[in-house]
Formats: sequence, C-alpha cells, structure tokens
Amino acid sequence: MGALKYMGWITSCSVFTAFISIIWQAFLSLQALNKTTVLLTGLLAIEGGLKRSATARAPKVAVGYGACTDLQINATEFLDTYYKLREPKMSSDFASNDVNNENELLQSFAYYFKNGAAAERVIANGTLFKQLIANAKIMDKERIHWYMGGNAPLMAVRFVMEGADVLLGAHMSKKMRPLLPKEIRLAGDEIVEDDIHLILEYKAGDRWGPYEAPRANRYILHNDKNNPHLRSVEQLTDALKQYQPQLLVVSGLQMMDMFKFTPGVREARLRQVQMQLTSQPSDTLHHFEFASYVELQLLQQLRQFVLPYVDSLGMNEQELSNLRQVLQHGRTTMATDWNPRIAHTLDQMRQVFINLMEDYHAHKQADTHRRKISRIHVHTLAYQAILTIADSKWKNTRAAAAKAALTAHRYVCKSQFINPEAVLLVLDDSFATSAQEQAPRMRMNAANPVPCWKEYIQFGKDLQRIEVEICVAPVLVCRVAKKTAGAGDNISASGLVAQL
Ligand SMILES: *[C@@H]1O[C@H](CO)[C@@H](O)[C@H](O)[C@H]1NC(C)=O
Ligand SMILES: *[C@@H]1O[C@H](CO)[C@@H](O)[C@H](O)[C@H]1NC(C)=O
Ligand SMILES: CC(=O)N[C@H]1CO[C@H](CO)[C@@H](O)[C@@H]1O
Repeated sequence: MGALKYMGWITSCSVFTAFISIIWQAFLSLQALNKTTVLLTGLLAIEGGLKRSATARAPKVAVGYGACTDLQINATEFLDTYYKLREPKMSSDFASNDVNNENELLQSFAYYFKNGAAAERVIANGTLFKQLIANAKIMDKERIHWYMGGNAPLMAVRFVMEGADVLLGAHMSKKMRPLLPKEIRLAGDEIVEDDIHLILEYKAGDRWGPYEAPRANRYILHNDKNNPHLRSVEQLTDALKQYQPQLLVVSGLQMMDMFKFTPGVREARLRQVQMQLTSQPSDTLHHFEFASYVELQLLQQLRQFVLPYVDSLGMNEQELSNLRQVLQHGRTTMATDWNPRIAHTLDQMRQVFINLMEDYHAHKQADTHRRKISRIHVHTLAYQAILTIADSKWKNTRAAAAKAALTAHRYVCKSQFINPEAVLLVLDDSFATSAQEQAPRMRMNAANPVPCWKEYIQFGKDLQRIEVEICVAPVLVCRVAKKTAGAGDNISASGLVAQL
C-alpha cells in the first residue's frame, strides 16, 4: 500500500514537472516570437523608407550574361529513385573535380549535402547529363518545376520589380522570351534551345543514405552549350553605348568552367568582358556577382580580367571564404561553415577588401581603367553584411541590408507576407565586430535592428587607412524552405538597387 502511495506521489510530481516545462517552453517561444516581431517591424520600417518618389527617375541597370532553364527537383527523392549510393563514402576529392560519371556525382553531392553548402558543378559527360535530365523529366509532374534561370535574367527581373529600367545581355529561345517581363530590353540573339540546369533542392533535416543536411540548399548541375561562350557580350557592349546605365552587373561567368580543357578560348572571351568594363564611363558603377567557382585557373583569370574593373562584389559565405583564399594564398577552399559567426565573416570581408585595395594601388598607374573596390555584400543564411567605402557613391547601406534580409526570407519562404511564426532567428542579441581581441560589440534590438558603424581599414606596406561603413541585418530565416536556387540573385539585386 505504502509503495503505491509513493508511486502516486511520483506520478503527480512528473505531471507537475511536465506542466511547468510546457509553460516554460511556451514562455520561451513567446519570447522568440516577440523578438522576431520586433525585428520584423524594424526591418519593414527601414525598407519603407526606401520608397522612391513618383517623380524620381527610374534607375537604369544593365545585366549580363546568359540565361538558362532551371529544372528543379527534390534532391533526395530523385537520387533515391535512380541513383542508390552504393558505398556511403565521401571524399572531398570529388568535390573539387568535375563530375564525369555516376559515382563521382554521388560522392560530390554527398559532400556538399552533408555540409549544407550550395554548389554548382559542370558535368562534362554529355551522356550522363542527358540521362539525368531524362530521369528527372519522368518523375511525377507535381514533383518537378521548370523556372527561367541564370543569374542575369533573375537579377534583371528583380531589378524591374524594384522599379528599375533594365537592359539584359542574353541569348534565349523563343520559348523563354515570353517569361521575361516585356519592359526588359534584350541584347542577344534568339537560340534554338536553352541550356538546362538541373537543380537538386533539399531542406534542413532531409536525409540521404547516412547523411543529413544541416540547412536548406541546392546542388546544381549543368552541361552548358551556350552560356560558357558568353555570346551576348559584344551585343551588350554595343547596346551599352546607347543605354548608358548607372549600374552594369556582370554575372554568370561560372559556366565557363566548361572550358577547363581549352583555357585559351576562355581567356579570349574574358578579354571581351574586360573590354566592356573598361569602355564604360567612370560614373557607371560595376558590380560582379560571384558564384560557386572551384577551378583555380578560372578564378585567377577573374582576378586578372574582371575583379580589377568592378566597384562592387556580391557573394555568399562559401564564395567569400573561397575568394579570400584565392586572393591571399592563391588556392581554393572547399565547403566551409554553413553558418559562420558574424565576426568571422566581417574579418574575411576586410581581408578581401585589403587584398583588392593593394592590387589596385600596385597597378593603378600602369592601368588607369582599374577601379577601387567600394562595396562588398555578403549574404548568409542568418544575416546580410554590406561594407561600403564611407561617403562613396553607394547610398542607403543600412536600408540595402534590411531590404536584402527581407528579400531572403520572402524568397526562400515563397511568400511576400512575412509571418513571424514561420521564422527562425539564428542570431543572438549582440555580436562582436571582429574576432580580434577587444573588438567592439554591436547590439541588434528594437531600437537598432540593423546596426551600422564606421571604422578604418589599413592596407599596404605604408599602412594607408580608408574609412568604411559596415551594416549587418538579421535574416528572419524561413523555417520551411520552398526554394533556395536563385535566392542569391534576388537578394543581391534588391540590395544593389537600393543603393543607387
Ligand atoms: C559517361 O556517362 C555514361 C552514362 O552514365 C557512362 O556510361 C560513361 O562511362 C561515362 N563516361 C566517362 C568517360 O566517365
Ligand atoms: C523531398 O522528399 C522527401 C520525401 O518525400 C521529404 O522528406 C523532403 O523534405 C523533400 N525535400 C524537399 C526539398 O522538398
Ligand atoms: C521573393 C522574391 O522577390 N522573389 C522573386 C525573385 O526573382 C524572381 C524573378 O527573377 C521573381 O519571380 C520572384 O518573385
């Protein structure tokens, strides 16, 4: 009898504990919801301040190069259906090389999937690529999605949505042209068939074989026939003479990894890009949208032909750490942390800025077309960071960061309306501005949802200093990601247009 009574007491105790824990959980999630709502309100207010007056002239933007059709499928479903991972082994060797056969494809995918890192790979083996597309096409109609793709068209559409006047340099088929808003002017010929990019999307927590994805992301495969040639460059150069944009955006050069074995061809095309950039008036701003580059030689060619002639760079955290390695140590890096600390990202941005500034000062006398880098925008899952030279031509850095953060959520959740309950806040209330000791900390709160500050960056042997402004905006991370491919293009474009 005594034992039973004792048991009863224990049960009541457990019920009580469970009850308290439920209330505590509810309290915590209410607090998180409250914090999200406060930040959302703050971001929306800053975004609201960006509205152009009805009489203001629309900014003129030109975007190059190329277009493609995106075929999006569920990564794990697709691979489970057609390609069973025979041995769950994963090596970064396959991550850096191109994909020639099924086995290399699976190994390479496994590597990025496990790291939650975005990747874009060329499949030089045309037979394999055709097989993959054929297999994707016979999947359940509701499970596959066709979109207009390519960095340039996606950014172009985003610019139009933000009220800009847009010129796009791209070849596209009769089928694709109607998908592009009519207002966009097109420089480039009609082609018979668009290149297809196969996009394997996965969500945070999706499982494949023994692996689990830490965040939503995608793995892209291509076997492009048109884009690597950048055929529209000359036509865009011609059109630019008339059009005279405020901003010229260069993107889509990553498909040139198709020319791995004929680098001479690539160099000739990149010289055309260089010529386009150097022939613009100095008050036209140039932006280069970075991408998933793995081939060192292509990166070195970018450093020679493209990077010296742009004012602004846009990229994600993987691309940032890759670019820093290339500039500083002449080598590439593979997938890195999918959710890097703000301090770490800012330090890498400073380093890239320093390297490019040093390049500029070393060569500016010999090559007067060189430009000083004045803006770097890095987008990550959890935040947007924009660095600009203080008092440069780039306006509204804070609003641009807020805008980019809101676009990130809206895009990935596929919803214009932001519901605080669909949000995961990844950031803490404050962050260090550098991993260096005694770096100042910034708070992110209702009073200041997008912290900005000015600081001096030193570079060169004679330690020149330059004042920059840095703004960091929190991303209200979408809990259930709908689409990640193309997010970077929307995000970068919405940040850029806010700064014109
Ligand atoms: C190309 O892919 C096909 C189909 O998967 C395969 O049979 C062939 O061996 C691959 N070729 C090379 C060179 O790997
Ligand atoms: C893919 O399908 C699997 C199984 O149906 C599902 O668990 C997973 O969340 C899906 N992923 C995406 C990105 O839709
Ligand atoms: C959320 C968002 O703004 N998404 C847009 C991204 O860009 C494409 C076009 O490139 C639009 O269709 C989306 O609406």
